[in-house]
Parts: sequence; C-alpha cells; structure tokens
Amino acid sequence: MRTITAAHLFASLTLAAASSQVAAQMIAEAVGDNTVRFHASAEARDNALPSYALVDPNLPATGAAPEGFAVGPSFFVDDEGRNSFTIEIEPGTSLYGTGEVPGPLQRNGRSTVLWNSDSYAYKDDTPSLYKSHPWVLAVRPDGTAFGVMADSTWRITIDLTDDITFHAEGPEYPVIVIDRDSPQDVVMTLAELTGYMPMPPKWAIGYHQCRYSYYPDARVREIADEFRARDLPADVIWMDIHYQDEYRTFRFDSERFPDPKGLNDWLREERNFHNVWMINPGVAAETDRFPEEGYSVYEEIIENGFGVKTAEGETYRGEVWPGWCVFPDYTRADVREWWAGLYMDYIANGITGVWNDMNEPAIFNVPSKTMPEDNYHGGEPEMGGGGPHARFHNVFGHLMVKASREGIQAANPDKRPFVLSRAMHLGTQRYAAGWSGDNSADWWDLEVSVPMVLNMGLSGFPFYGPDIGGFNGNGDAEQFERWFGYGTLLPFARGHTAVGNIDKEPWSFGEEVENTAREALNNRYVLLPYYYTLFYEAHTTGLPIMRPVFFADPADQALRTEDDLFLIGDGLLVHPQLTLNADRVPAMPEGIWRPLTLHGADNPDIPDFYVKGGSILPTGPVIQHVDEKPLNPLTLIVALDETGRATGTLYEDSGDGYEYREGDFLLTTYEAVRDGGAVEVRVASEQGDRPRPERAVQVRLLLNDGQEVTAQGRDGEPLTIELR
Ligand code: NBV
Repeated sequence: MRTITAAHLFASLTLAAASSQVAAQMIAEAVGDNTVRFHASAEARDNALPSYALVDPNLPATGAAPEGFAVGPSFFVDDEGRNSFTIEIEPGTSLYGTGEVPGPLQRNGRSTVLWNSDSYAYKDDTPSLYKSHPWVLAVRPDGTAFGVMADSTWRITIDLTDDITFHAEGPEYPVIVIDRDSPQDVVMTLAELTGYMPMPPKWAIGYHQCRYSYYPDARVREIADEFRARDLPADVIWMDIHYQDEYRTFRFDSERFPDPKGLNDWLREERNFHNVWMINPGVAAETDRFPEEGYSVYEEIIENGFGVKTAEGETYRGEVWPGWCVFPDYTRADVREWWAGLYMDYIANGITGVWNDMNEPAIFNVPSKTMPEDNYHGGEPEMGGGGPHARFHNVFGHLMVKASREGIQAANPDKRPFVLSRAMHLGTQRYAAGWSGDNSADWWDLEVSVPMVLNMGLSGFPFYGPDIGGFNGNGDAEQFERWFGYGTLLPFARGHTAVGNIDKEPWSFGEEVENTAREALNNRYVLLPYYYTLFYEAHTTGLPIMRPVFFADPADQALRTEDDLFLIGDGLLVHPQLTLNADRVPAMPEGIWRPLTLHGADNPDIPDFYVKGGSILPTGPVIQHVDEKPLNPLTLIVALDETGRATGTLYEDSGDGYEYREGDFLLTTYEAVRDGGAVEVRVASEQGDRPRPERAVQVRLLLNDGQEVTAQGRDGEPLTIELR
C-alpha cells in the first residue's frame, strides 16, 4: 500500500490537472504488435525529431493503438519546464534497465540522469555514467512485462522513486511502450526497434589484456610471450594512448612504436594475438607544436570546417590529452565520411580492433567536464538538421563509433570490425562493444560489475563488461583473484588498469593467483562454443548473453533482486562469491539445476556452476586462443528435465568475415531423450550449408547427486548412454 501524503496528493492532482489538459489530445499509434507510440499531442507528433536510437529514424505507425492497451503515459510539464511523463506501476512491479547504472540490479527507488559523463572512480551515488539509455523494463508481479522508451537525446532524468517518471530537457518527444508476456519478449522487441549487435569476430569473445599503457613495443611482445609461456589463454593485446605521438589521434610515437605493422604482424603470425589500438575524438589543435610535418587530421578539420562550432560559429577548442583540441562534428554525414576515411591507412598497419575513448566527449579543466551546451552541431537535414550540443551530447559517441565502424569496415571489407566505445546511447549496440569505464579496484566495484552488465543487457546492449581487477587503484591479490575468477565469464572479458598502478597481469600476484586466473581463462575457453552460440543468438534475437536469474522464472519475486547470480544463456547458472567474506546466500531458481564441475572446482575464487534441467551446453577442450585448433572433441554437457529430455544448440562458422550470411554456417540442435534405462543423444535438426566436421563427441550427462556419466561417439551419429 502506498501512503498518500498531502504533498503526494498535491503532486498527483497537479499531474492529473496537467495531464488532463493534454490527455484529450494525446496520440497513441501502434508501431508493432502490442507496441504503441505515444505523443503528448498532435502537434508534438508533427514536430517529433527523427530518432537516433531506432534503426528506422522515421518509424512509421502501423495503425491505431490496440483497444485497451494496458500501459499509458500521463504527459506533463514539470516545474522546471521539462517535458515529462509518468507511467504508474502496480505494487510488486520490478524495474530494470536505464542503461549503465552503478548499484543494484533492481532499480526501484533510484534516479538516473542521462548525460554521458567522464565519471572516473564512480560510486553508487554518481548520477550519470558514460552512457544514456532512456529505457525502463518493468516486470509485473505475474511475470508479464513492459518496456518504456523515451525517444529523446536530450538530458533526461529517469525517476523511479515511485512510479516511472521521465523528465527531459528540450522539445517534446515520443514515448514507445512495448507490452509483452515476458521480460525476454520485451528485450527482443527492443532489439528489433533499436537494432541488433553485429556478429563480432570470434577472437573478440576471447580474453583481452590491456593496461594504460603497454609501451614500448618490446613490452607488448613481452606480455604476449608471457601469456603463451605460461599457458594462459588469451586473444587480444591493447594499445592505450601512450602509443600515440604527443597524444595525436591516428599518429604513432616513432620511438615507442617505430613499426606498428611489424608489431601487429608479429603478434598475429608468431603469437596468435589480435590487437586493439585507441583513437580519441579530440584532435590536437596546435600545428606549431609540430612544425616540421604539420598534422593533417587537424588541418583538414580546419580547412573543411569539420569541427564542432561555438555558439558564435568559431571552431570550438577544448583541452584534452594533447592540450587544446578541436572535435569532429560527427552529427554531419560529410564529417563522418571523412573520419571513416582516416581509418584506411591506419588499419593498413595490421590493426584488427579500435578503441574509441573519451567520446562523451570528455574535456579537461572545465567544471562541466564536457563542451558547452550551446556549442553548435551541423546535423543532417534528414535527422532534423543542426542544433545545440545539448541535443547532440548524448549521441556524440554513438555517431563517432558509427563513423569509426564504417571506416574500419571499408578498410577491411572481409573482416568483422571490432570497436569498443565508452560513450553511447540507446542503439549503440549496432556499432560497438562497450565497457564500464573507470571503475576502481574496490570490492564494491567487483560486486556491482554483475548487475551493471545485467542492466546493460536488459537495455539492449549485450557485449559489455568491466575492467577486470579495477581501473583506479592497485587493489590487492585477494581481490584481483576473486575478480578474475568470475570476470572471464562476462560477455566482454578484459583486464585493465590505470597508469601508475602496479602490474595487473594474471601472473603479477604470484603463483596462487596465476593458477586461479588460468582456471578462470580455461573455463572461458572451454565454454567458448557456448558463448559463440549465445553471441549469435544475441545478434539474431537481441537476447542478452548474460541474463538475470529472474529470467528463469519471471514471476518468482525472490529472484527479482538477486544480484549474486547470473545466467549465461538460459542453461548455465553462475554463482560467484562477490563479497570479501563470501557471506551471502543467493535465492536459487526453482526446478532442476545440476552442479557442473569445470576448472577450479575446489577453488573458492572460481564460481559454482549449475546447468538447468532440459539443457545441453556445447563445450570444447582448453585452447590457448580461439583459432588454436578445431573443436574436437565436442563435449555436450547434458542435464535432463523432469520428463527426461534436454536440448541445446551449437552455432559454428568461420569465426570472421561474412560468408555466414551466404549460408556458410552450421547451427545444430542436439537433443537428449531418456527411454527407460538409457539416454540417447542425437542431432535433432541442423541449418546452414557448412559441412559437419569429422569429429569426436563426448557427452557428460549430469546426474542428480553431483555425479555424471560420460560417453564417447562421433558427432552426427546417435549416442546411447546406459544408466545403471
Ligand atoms: O587512455 C587512458 C584512459 C583509459 O585507460 C581508460 O580506460 C579510459 O576510461 N582513459 C580513460 C583516459 C584517462 C583516464 C584517467
């Protein structure tokens, strides 16, 4: 029961009065099945700006809103003049999403300000992080769900202290409500509207090793050698800003990295590592600092008027790493095309991945930490033209990585680009993967990494993770070990740390920690066939890779606030110890969950694993990098449901490129069926033109007492396991 105070009553009356003024004119139109777009008025609809979040910026209405549609916003203007709306929720409704938010999974009672911010060493009370997702997922008491999206790029406060209330600066905007039978269905429809993550190259779902910064190139080679010499599986080494010449974007320091192509080729050909290099939006402005050669990136911005402008129409300058900088106006198609073109020569250095940092954009030495809100962006006529930075701030990073991705794709048309972005908006999953920025080596950060990844997944963003081990601060061996023990299971798995910190490679804390790290990495690589299948599922359906445990039973209230467990896909439940004392007992979902032994089963820093009854997980042998050897044997981990059946899928393709779109893939559904005292495991169906590899198959049938029965056969042929 809600206590109605005088103030509350007054607020509701004001709201009712305000909304009654516009309610008569409110427009509700269908934009899909049980998906309705609301406008505060006909005028608001006519003036609505094209959308940056939606795949179709001018998403057409498909008809009238369905009769009796259950959810509707009440529009009002708040006392700060912001266009606002409230959607009431029934008691027992749990709220999620709102993008990248610190703190617990369930967001009831919280407020978030959507304003992309450089938020170094953020904590629970930091109002805005790096990303803006004007989106709330609401799960009703009965497990049905709806989602609410405000289609505005301006600064928005999402207030979930009571109901669902959005307050947005700027003009009126449409509100889209998706009403479905389950939270999964809502999230899939969100992806249909805002776009699917492109299929990443397989190497990008391996382990990534980063620090700020590895230099010179000899140090990078040392890191690669250590991983291989110590049998620590990994696929990628990262080059942070110290590779740059005086922090100039697209330029290499000729002493630290005299031959980037040679380094990249050596990493690739001799050590089987891919590489990712950083590119920032701030372009060094002072050509007289580099008199002998000039700096063409800057000069072209000035010659063509490509920079973001001040309100007075001058090219805006702000300070970042190189000192005074200018900033490409990514809202303009011609500027994006130019920026994309810069990658042609850059990628020719054998670069396989790009990291776009500081793209909120972050600006030093100003209280706002970003550019003035009245700066001017040119925009594009078909997107509603130009306007103030206040309108484009939250899509600056989104449009930057759109351009980056296009450039990288054009430079290497046969490969799948990998771009990592810090700033983003709802829909940026179309262009880049993401990470949670400058977290800290604190237990709080270790703990909230789980709900942060979950809420991003529930906001349409599947490929995301934290800096494993924490960016800011040294932490200690115990904390690093615990973080690494489960961090390798997050969709984006990268170790990173700030300049000046102690080394934080898996071996930096001695043998015990290194052994845990090896077990954790082995687990990631053993599960790689399952992860790759889930990435394909996310790419085609929008379902997150890492899922909240309430997905197992959305009506079970006990699971709604469970921050300590997570699901990988539907079939694998992971229980890490997220507190120093390992003192929390999570709420387990009902039903059959069979304990699974992976690497490090007796190690308290490695999570406990459970497989859901009814699932088959495809796994492989330990490999040191994704292309080390073909998947052979394929190990199917089987947990039967109460009827004695299980199913699971395996997606396989060449791991990069686009032939999979022409049919060069193999999607196998395996099934297991118990018949009396025997279980038969077989291929139930398959899709794709890729031939089934000649390979051994191994089955691990998990039993109810923690025991298991194993059997061997050939993939494609039925395999019978006798139960004694
Ligand atoms: O490029 C340096 C860092 C980078 O390591 C980090 O991951 C980014 O979030 N970058 C921020 C700029 C400076 C941070 C203090």
